[in-house]
Amino acid sequence: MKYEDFIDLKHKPKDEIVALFRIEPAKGFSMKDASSRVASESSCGTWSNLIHAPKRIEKLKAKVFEINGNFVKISYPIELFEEGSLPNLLSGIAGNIFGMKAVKNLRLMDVEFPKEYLKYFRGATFGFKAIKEIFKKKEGPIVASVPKPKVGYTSEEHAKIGYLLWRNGLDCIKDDENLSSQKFNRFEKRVRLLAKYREKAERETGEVKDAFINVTAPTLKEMERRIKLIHDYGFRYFMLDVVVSGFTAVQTATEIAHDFKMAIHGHRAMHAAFTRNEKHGISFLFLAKLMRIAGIDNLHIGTVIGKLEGKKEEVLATKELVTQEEVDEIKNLRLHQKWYHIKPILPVASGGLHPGILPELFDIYGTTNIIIQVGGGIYGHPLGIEAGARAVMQAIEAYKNGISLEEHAKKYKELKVALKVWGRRKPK
Ligand code: CAP
Ligand code: MG
Repeated sequence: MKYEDFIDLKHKPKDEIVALFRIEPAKGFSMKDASSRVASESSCGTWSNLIHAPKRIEKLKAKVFEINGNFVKISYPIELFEEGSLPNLLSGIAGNIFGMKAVKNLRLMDVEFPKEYLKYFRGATFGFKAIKEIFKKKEGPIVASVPKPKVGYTSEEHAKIGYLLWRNGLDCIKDDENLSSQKFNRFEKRVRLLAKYREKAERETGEVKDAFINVTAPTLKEMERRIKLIHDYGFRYFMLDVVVSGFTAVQTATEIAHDFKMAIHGHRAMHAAFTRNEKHGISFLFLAKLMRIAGIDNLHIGTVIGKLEGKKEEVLATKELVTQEEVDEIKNLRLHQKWYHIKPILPVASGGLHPGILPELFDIYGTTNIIIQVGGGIYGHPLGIEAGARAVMQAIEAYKNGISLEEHAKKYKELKVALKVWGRRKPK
């Protein structure tokens, strides 16, 4: 088994895993040199010719079967991978290969999984269905808000903010990605007080209220303890920083979520460290696919118009990927994928949102199956948190009724003030 043995341009994959890579060979290497090395290193080969390898192992070889400019497709027999283990999958198809000297740049764009591989994953407990089954609503948007400043509030202050948001129409308060259990806002106390205020808000409004409380922790044991605590206090959701926690944590969390019948809000902090460079790393689209497979119910996927980077084409392709039963290939961007039993999940639009740009966001996303999250666009409102929350709800109401924000603002001073300070500005 040597590098050249990992190319077979006549191969037609059937029931195999197929990966789409963008490859830039390093100086002195042809496309065939570079791509065969990627196939070899990500499956069962190495730099030397493995002349003594048992014949049967050759069956586990990945094969470069299509080269199209810089885009290469490689097939992997599913036997290469442990059933139901994303960490094992990624150590292969997204492992050593990114550091190989033969590639100048390497980007894993997408991977198509066959039914036989997907059958070992359960997917989300609720996904889309959370809107009806948890929040008892006919349709979205589900509206959440993360207190700003991101960190620093005490547990009592944080929980009181939750109450102010809930009683002014929001569905959820969300922890920020860097809030877990710091001295100034310990996890246990936050959960206990949030539960107290949630019950009060639910009594007063007659609506279902919940919270995306961050269970990201130093160990899996502690993460599990935190999820259990949230569950014991009657929350239906918990939040996890899916990238920093890692794939083992994500899969552990999704198993617990199924056991407790809970849903997971997935925050993607740190993803841009490997998704942002268009030539190297892993696409966010593929990361989102992994999260749907693993069983995250809500996933941050970007806004296009907000403060964080994300090209419209990729955000839309990702939105479709996580919300449809089957998606077609988009050349050099996405592969075909059929989802079988794995539920569609809820995209979360967040980062730099405020009332003035919500119509533009809804034009892109629709309003039905979506979670929106507004932080600065509430806490920066000149009339305070409650007015900020109301302005957001007023903007949603205007959009749903086909009324312009300006027209609606004639009736509602909170919206009027929000438009005065931020207008239609796209924050950076
Ligand atoms: C938004 C946010 C979210 C980002 C994450 C923040 O706050 O809480 O973490 O949206 O990005 O800290 O930036 P604002 P993404 O509403 O104040 O902007 O959703 O793209 O993963
Ligand atoms: Mg945040």
